[in-house]
Amino acid sequence: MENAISTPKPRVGRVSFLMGMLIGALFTLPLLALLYLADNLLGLPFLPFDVFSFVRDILPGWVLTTGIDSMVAVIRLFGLDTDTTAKIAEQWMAIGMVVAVGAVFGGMAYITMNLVKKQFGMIGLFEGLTLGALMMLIVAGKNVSATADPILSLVWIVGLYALWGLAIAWAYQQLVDIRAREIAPPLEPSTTTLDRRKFLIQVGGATATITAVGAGLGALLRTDVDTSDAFEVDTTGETITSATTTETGSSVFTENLAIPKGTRPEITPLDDHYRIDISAIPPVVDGESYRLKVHGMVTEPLEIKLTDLVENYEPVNQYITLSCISNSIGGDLISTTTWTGIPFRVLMEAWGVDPLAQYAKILGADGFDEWVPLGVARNDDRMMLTYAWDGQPLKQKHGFPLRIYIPDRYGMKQPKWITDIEFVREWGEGYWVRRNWSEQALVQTTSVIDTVAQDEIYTENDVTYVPIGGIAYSGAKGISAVEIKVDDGEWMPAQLRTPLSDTTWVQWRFDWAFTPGQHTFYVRAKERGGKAQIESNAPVRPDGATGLHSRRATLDSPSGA
Ligand SMILES: Nc1nc2c(c(=O)[nH]1)N[C@H]1C(S)=C(S)[C@@H](COP(=O)(O)O)O[C@H]1N2
Ligand SMILES: [Mo]
Repeated sequence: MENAISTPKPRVGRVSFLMGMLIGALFTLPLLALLYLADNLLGLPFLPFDVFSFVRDILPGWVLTTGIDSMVAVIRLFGLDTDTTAKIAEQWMAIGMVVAVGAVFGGMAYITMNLVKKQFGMIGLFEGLTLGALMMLIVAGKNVSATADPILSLVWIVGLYALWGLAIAWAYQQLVDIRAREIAPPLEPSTTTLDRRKFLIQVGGATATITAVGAGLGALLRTDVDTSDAFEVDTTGETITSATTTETGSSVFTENLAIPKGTRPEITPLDDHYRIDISAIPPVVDGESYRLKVHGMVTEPLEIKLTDLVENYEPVNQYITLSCISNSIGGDLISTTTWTGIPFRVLMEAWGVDPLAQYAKILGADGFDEWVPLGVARNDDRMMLTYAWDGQPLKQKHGFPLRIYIPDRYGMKQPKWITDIEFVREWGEGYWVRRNWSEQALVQTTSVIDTVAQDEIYTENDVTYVPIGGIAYSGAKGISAVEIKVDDGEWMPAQLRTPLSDTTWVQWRFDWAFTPGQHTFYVRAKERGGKAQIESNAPVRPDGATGLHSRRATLDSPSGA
């Protein structure tokens, strides 16, 4: 009697929304592992990267930029390598998104099952198919990385989600059964609660096992093919250096000036070149079947093979420093290497571009687009369609098979993985411009102190010096002077090493007759023509960072002093 009163009204057939979310998320993990395995085995799409691109493109510009800014800020806070860490963070975000969607759909499925109270399998299947179809549309629209047959890819995605739906329906049934046993006397309460927990532990264990095995196998089978490996290019030939393009103020530079230890290398090893792009993984372009589409205001539309471009034109080599507009003062999103390609003007003549065309609308395989002003191409032969870096075909992550170089612009103006060039009269907003970044993206002149080289302290004529070193960069404007200030002292001129070209950074050196103690060092640069770099601080958005770089160091008395 008492028992009857205190027993709550049985609510058989109800499992909470939260439980649905948990199960939905849990069952998404083995699904992800299987996707990953199939990606590495058969080139089937790894869905999270497509979802990442999809979300990225529908987010309002400010959300995206604020997100990237905060990510970069956190990465810098921990002193990590910005671009690689950002990519890893993006990949985990991508996975997180898919798990979150699984959770929401799981919760919704359980609510529906609570309401309908029967046909759990059908409801689960329906939910899975719906989610699978949505994911299929995203993959079809983005296709970030898959190389497998598109139909097979889509069937695979839908099939996996159908299984996912059946699995969550099965879990629902189990949970309902446990619940029924819980409220059906005369079971002891202790065993019943344990039952539910046991079930979750079992399900958790099973999903974890499949996830670990799938992910582990996937990682083992991973081959990391670079589509550019199958190609060869000949980069022998002319290299543009500073002397051939403009008359340098030769007196300001010293040939082969010794550079203090700790200064970044003049040429960035290719593996260390920074990398920034909008996808969680670089798009895969097959060089064999690749055709560059050229259309718009040209004699006739063309579809050009990569080998035709590489073989039919004289290669031009240039030393180039590329910087991301998101590079903060003293940041690591700037690098230098040799670029090989064909002057864009030469190609425009070959393609018969209408003199009235004003812009090249350039499209990348990842959906990135930019409008490039043809005035630059017509007046500056350094603007070139590029197919090689550091004497080898462009690495996949750096834009295989083709990217463009536009002097004096930040990277955001210079598409990689170029698939399509349309010559047009009207300007349009490119990928980042639509997201409120600079329209012109002209490089802001900047200078950085890389090192206060305490291992290289030396004494000369009873004066003790510490060498200080770093770089100055002005896009294609040229550097004419670098100056150093220590604490509240005067600005003093540094020595400049003859740069590799007018479009690379300039390495500098300053030997300071030092006094022991803690000091703050400042650097500033002047462009050719005398214009000083902007000293007031501006953030990277929208036009690129300005402001002075400084570095603090504590200098000990040299031994014996
Ligand atoms: N297709 C495509 N091209 C692109 C981008 C991109 O996301 N997609 N990012 C641009 C940006 S913002 C920069 S800084 C440079 C970086 O080139 P890198 O990764 O080879 O250093 O590529 C540019 N070209
Ligand atoms: Mo960038």
